[in-house]
Amino acid sequence: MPQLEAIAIDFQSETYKDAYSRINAIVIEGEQEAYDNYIKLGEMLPEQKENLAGLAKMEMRHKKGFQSCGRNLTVTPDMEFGREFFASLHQNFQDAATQGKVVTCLLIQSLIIECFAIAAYNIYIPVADDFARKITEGVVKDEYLHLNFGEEWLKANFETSKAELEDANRQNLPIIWRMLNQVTDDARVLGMEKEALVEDFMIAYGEALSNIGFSTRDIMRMSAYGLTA
Ligand code: Y39
Ligand code: FE
Ligand code: FE
Ligand code: FE
Repeated sequence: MPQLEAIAIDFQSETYKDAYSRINAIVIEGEQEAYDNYIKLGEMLPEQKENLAGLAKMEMRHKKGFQSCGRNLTVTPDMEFGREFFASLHQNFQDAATQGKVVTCLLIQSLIIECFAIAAYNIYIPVADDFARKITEGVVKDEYLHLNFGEEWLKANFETSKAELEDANRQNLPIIWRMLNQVTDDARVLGMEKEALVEDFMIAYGEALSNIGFSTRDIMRMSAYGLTA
């Protein structure tokens, strides 16, 4: 059987480093926001405070790891781009937190953002430079734990969370598709195809909704929201 030809990626080309300056910034900003979000969730769920502080600590470690990936390639992350990239989700999380809507906060961080991270990191690993691959392999294991935290809490509180979850899904899932469209070109330069990202996200998100207690019919309806955004 003919072997798939490995496509050589020049990690030092200007094209690669330019795209990396934005993707690396997104990931660094995302990890920082994930840290902030788990600290905030700990205030909203006092009985889970220590558990959530542990997740926050992992996010800070992830941020440092990805900063070292940028330094290793002598890339300066475009943090302004990273902040703008997360602005809508950031705002929605803050608004929900202000209103004490813990279910919405969990959907945004522990389901949507974690599934986005899981998809992105799994697709990145095979095309990453050796240094970044080792870091990302360690990180993605933690992201499954973070997703699991959200799943478990929402599963235990499914009946009282269902309506708010549907609402939060409708408001936030289209934002993810817009974010994905914004990075499609840069992701491709790094060897990551949009179709693969969408597929992995859909699988992770659909499984999460199923584990929480949604029916297949609900999942189909919910995960199609804003796909054309
Ligand atoms: O929980 C986490 O650690 C998530 C914050 C990190 C988000 C990572 C977002 C990755 C999107 C990258 C898109 C590249 C195509
Ligand atoms: Fe913030
Ligand atoms: Fe993380
Ligand atoms: Fe995470």
